[in-house]
Amino acid sequence: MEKRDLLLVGAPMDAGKRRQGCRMGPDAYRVAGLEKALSDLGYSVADLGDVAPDPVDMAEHDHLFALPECVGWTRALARVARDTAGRGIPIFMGGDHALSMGTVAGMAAHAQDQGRPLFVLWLDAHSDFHTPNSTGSGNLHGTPVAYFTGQPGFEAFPPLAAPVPTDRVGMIGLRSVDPHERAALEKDKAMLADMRSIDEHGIKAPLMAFLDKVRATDGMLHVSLDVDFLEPAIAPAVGTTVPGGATEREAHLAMELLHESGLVCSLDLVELNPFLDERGRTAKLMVDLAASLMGRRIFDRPTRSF
Ligand code: HAR
Ligand code: MN
Ligand code: MN
Ligand code: MN
Repeated sequence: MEKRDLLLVGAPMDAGKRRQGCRMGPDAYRVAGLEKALSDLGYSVADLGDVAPDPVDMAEHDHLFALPECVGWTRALARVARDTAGRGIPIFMGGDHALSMGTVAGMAAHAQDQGRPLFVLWLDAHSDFHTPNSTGSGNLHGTPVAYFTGQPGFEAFPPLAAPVPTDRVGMIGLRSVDPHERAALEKDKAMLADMRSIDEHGIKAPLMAFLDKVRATDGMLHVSLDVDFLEPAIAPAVGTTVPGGATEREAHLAMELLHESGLVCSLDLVELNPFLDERGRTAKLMVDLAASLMGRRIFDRPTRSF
């Protein structure tokens, strides 16, 4: 990967679900040293500060939690993503996973401006493929993939400049997918690698297969890293833990392979809830993973004690 500028964008979004705390995520990444970890790799890194949601004149919805605020965040983040993508690699410091409605929508618009297809790698225990009609919880952080792939039911949200077809989405780490999501995904062509298949084949096999697809079409790759992709024992600071997640070594290997691919154009770090952390260990692990993704070599990992 050439040393492009890295742009840190705070997205303290907490509106995608009822349990609060992700708004503290961007500052937790700052305190955990994300900027220095990346500048030590030789990049020029700029922290652009925190984005705020656009004001939206819309009534609250009786089932969807904080719908107007989520729409406002989507508008703001799609604009910021599209604007920053031309200047370097944006790293969106979340914030809950509903922020990916905006970041992916904006990156897809940017890719379209470049005449290239955008692919999305979703590293998550969950598929986040509910629509506003199928969600049981009403929490919009469970819906971003359905939105940016253009599924019906998102009329309240900004129209997509460039929907990402589902066959350009790869999901790795799945182990909690609701029946409605499963039924919808089965009809679709997303690449799905659940934890069972990772146990059997390792994390490298599905990742390399997906990266080959991106490369074959000169695609750009957006990576969306949900804290709950990781095993909760090593990453407790998330409100939706599911046991049996990726190990620290699997996660680092995935990041190192992503770096070597040279395909990554943007990154979301989502669902970190610092209120639930233990002495900052989850924030620091996410910083270490971001550093691996940007090229930190294995012998340069910092000693960490908690
Ligand atoms: N599927 C569940 C729901 O819709 C849980 C969704 C959790 N989503 C988070 N984490 N973004 O991926 O409520
Ligand atoms: Mn998620
Ligand atoms: Mn998740
Ligand atoms: Mn020693």
